[in-house]
Amino acid sequence: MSFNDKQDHTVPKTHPRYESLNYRHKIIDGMKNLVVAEAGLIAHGRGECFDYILGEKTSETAKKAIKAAVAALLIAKKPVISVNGNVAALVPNEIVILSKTIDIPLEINLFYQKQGRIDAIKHILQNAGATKIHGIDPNKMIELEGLESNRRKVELIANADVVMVPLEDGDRTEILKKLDKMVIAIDLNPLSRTALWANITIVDNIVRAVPEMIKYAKKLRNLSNSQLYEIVSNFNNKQNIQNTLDLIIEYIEKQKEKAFQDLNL
Ligand code: PTJ
Repeated sequence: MSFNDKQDHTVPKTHPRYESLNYRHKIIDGMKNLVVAEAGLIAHGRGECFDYILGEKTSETAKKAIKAAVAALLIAKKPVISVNGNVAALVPNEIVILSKTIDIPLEINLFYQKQGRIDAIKHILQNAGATKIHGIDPNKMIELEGLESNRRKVELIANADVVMVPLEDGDRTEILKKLDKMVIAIDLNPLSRTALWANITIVDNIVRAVPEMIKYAKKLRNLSNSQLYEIVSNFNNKQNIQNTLDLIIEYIEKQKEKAFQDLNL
């Protein structure tokens, strides 16, 4: 028996960090099944770190961005949700429910190309009930000019007006913006290039943000287009990111004393 066979990923439900460890193991299993890139483990760890200093909860600023993002997706003419390995491993069911609630196609778009990854992600999405999955057939793909990474290969994203990019790298966000697309990012790092370049930045963990988006989609889909426009135009991304940074500072200030008190130290 190899060392790997002996590994047991069962996390006791009583563990104080049960949920966080469970998501870690989803990422690890995803890597073993080709869904997640090796670098996806590191990206997840970076995300965990930011989540920690956000108090591991969806902030009011994140909710504002979520509301604006859902409104923008509802009025978009050609919206697309970009799906990478981490997204498929962490929230396969939720991303499919969101895409069905607002009727938005999913497009697999990977930074790290590896034989079998697209198929592995396609299967995960299909098992979750997805019917509209793009980014699979090389004959339908075109390349975004000015981008060298593998993310340049796109299908529907090429002609989309609104693109949602959870856990994205900054280069493509910048190019999508330069191509006049509205970019909605989900990124726990409020200072990442993606977060700063995007039109609407949801600074939250994707595992909480997508379920919250589904709730908002069900609420907002009955509004008129002009009401939805108003929500989008009243949203100020720069201000919202600055408010999020203030929340992080406040949280750390509070924790300076409280963390020790909680442990009776
Ligand atoms: O599957 P692939 O090949 O497309 O690769 C996906 C990764 C994520 C590996 C790739 O896009 C990458 O390297 O991304 P970066 O440049 O590390 O950026 C990922 C961003 O997502 C970072 O700013 C992280 O803080 C953030 N992040 C990580 N986990 C989460 C997250 N944001 C929201 N929710 C998370 N769970």
